[in-house]
Amino acid sequence: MHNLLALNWKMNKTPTEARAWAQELGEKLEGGAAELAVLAPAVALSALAANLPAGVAFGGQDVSAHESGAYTGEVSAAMLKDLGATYVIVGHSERREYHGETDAVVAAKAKQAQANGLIPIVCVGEGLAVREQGEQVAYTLAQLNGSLAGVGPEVVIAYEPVWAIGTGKTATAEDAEELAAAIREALLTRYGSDADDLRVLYGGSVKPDNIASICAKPNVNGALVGGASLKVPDVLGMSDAL
Ligand code: G2H
Repeated sequence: MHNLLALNWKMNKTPTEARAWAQELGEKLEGGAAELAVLAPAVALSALAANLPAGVAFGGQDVSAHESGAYTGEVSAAMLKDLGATYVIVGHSERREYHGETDAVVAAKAKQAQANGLIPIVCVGEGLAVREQGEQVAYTLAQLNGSLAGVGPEVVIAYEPVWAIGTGKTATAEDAEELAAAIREALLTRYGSDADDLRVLYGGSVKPDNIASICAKPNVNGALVGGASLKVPDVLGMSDAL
């Protein structure tokens, strides 16, 4: 199973900037062992589809829980799939915090993604107060269970401790492994042998100089990267380190 380097641009890059980024990646990418996926704003996905080098996947950062219809401003899973998307992030902590997404909403979005042939990257992770109480495993597994209600095994899980997101504070490789192992065990219980090749990513201030130690852990199968995904040289540095 290849590591997955999933690049979460968040609300950055216009379609013009996305095209230039994809072309730069195409000029400089020399292969590598990791699978790359660019998770971009919906309006930039066409530019990516037309300009990313072969073998680099792309997808959305969010998707509607509904199939189609009167949901102004939403993007459906069928629309992402039609563009050629492979993945979509659901339940990122920024969606949970700023848009009130509950575990039930996250599960509905993940199901909608799967029903349309997309692989949801389901994000879970605890905040600082939970971490300080030492409750990170119980909290994160409860969130995982709620977010996977009715969701099938074709899924990627990203463990992203909220206190380490965009803060420069990175969980240690041991912190990441503790939760990745607990998540994998929960997935094996939930999905049985269907979970054997299921990927668990770590996210939270990952960059070229810390990705190797984190992803060397046996239960960590790649990273979901925000800030360090915006510049092609950083992406190449991370890809080379995997
Ligand atoms: C966590 C991560 C990407 P960053 O949100 O999902 O962002 O690498 O900037 O902490």
